[in-house]
Amino acid sequence: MSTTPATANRIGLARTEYVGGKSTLCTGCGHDSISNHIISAFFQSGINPYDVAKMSGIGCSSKTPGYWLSRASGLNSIHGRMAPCATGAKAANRNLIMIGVSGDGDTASIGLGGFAHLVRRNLPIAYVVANNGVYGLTKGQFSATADLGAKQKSGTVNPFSTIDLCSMAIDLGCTFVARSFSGDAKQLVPLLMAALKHNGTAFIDVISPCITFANHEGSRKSFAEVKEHSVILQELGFVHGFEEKTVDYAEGTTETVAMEDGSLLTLRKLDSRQHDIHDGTGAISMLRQSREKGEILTGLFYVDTNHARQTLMETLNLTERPLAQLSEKEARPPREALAKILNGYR
Ligand SMILES: Cc1ncc(C[n+]2csc(CCOP(=O)(O)OP(=O)(O)O)c2C)c(N)n1
Ligand code: SF4
Ligand SMILES: [Mg+2]
Repeated sequence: MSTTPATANRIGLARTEYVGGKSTLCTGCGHDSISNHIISAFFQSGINPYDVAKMSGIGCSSKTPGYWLSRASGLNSIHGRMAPCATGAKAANRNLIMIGVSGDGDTASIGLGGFAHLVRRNLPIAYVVANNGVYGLTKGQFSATADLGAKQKSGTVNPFSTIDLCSMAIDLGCTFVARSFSGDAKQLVPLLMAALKHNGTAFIDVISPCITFANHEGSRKSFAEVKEHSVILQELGFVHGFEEKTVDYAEGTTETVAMEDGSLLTLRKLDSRQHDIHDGTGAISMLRQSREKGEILTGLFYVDTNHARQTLMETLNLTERPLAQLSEKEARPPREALAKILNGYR
C-alpha cells in the first residue's frame, strides 16, 4: 500500500513545499480539508509543483488553489469558466499536469455547458468539484446540486430536482468518475492520486459542507447528514509505479485498477451491493437508486483505463511541444497553407 514518506518524497521535497497561502475561508469549511488532501496527494505522488497548472472559477471553492502548490502555475478564472480556460491552457501546453477545483455553482449552475464539453472532449485533468449544494461565496443560495426538498437556513425549500454530476459525467463518456467526502482523507487522497495519473478527464465530486450557510438541519449536505446517510462503496489504496508492489490483502478481496504508468489503485469492497466499476450503465442506475433512497454514496463509480477514448490532444493531433516554445516559423502556417484554407471557404 502507499506509504507516506516521513520527511521528503521521491523527488526530495518536504510536504511544506506543497503548501500555498493562508486560507481566508470560514474556520471548519469543508473546502480547507480538501486543500489538505490535495497537498497530501501531490506530496505523496512526488509531483514537481512547477509541472502543475491549477485552475478554478469563482467561489469559496475556487479560491482554494491559492492555498496549495504556490510554485505551480494557475488561473483563478471567472465564474463558470474553469472548463474552457483549462481546455485552452492544456491545448497550449499538453505537458502540464492539470488540476481544477470548482464549486457546485461554478460547475453545475453557470458552468454546466463548459463542464459537459470538457468531459465529452476528454481533456486530461483531475477535475474536483467541492460540492456544498449552495453558493457559499454569495451567502448560501441553492445551487443546482441542492437536493429537492433541501432547506435553506431561512427555511426556504428547494423546489427543483438535483443535478447528479457523477451520473452526468458517466453519461458524457468520462473515463474516471468518483465521489468522496471532504472529511475522508483515507478515501479521497488515493482517489486524487489516481486522478492525477489518469490520462483523460478524472472527475471527483467531493461533498464539502459549508459550515456557515448549509450545516443546519434540513440541509442535505451538512456534516450530520453525511455522517448519517453516507454509504462507502470501497476502501481505496494507491501503489505508485515506482514502489515495490506488495498488496497485502487476502486474495480475492481486493480489486486493482492499473493506471497507464504502472501505478495501481486498489479497491476493497465495503458494501454488499454488486457493482462492476467498468459498467457505466450499471453505475448510472446504481447512483439513481441510491439517490432515491436518500443515500450519499461515495467511492469509485466508473473507470476505464484501457484508453478506449482518445484525449482531446490526440483527437486534434496537437503538438507535443508547448506552443510558447515553437519558433515563429513552426507556429505560423506557410502562406500556401493559409491560401488553401481560405480557398476552402469560397
Ligand atoms: C458571471 C457571474 N455571475 C455571478 C457571480 C456571483 N457569484 C460569485 S461566486 C458565486 C457562486 C459560488 O458558488 P460555488 O461555485 O458553489 O462555490 P462555493 O462558494 O459554494 O464554494 C456566484 C453566484 C459572479 N462572480 N460572476
Ligand atoms: S461561506 Fe461556506 S463555503 Fe464559503 S468559506 Fe464559509 S463555510 Fe466555506
Ligand atoms: Mg458551492
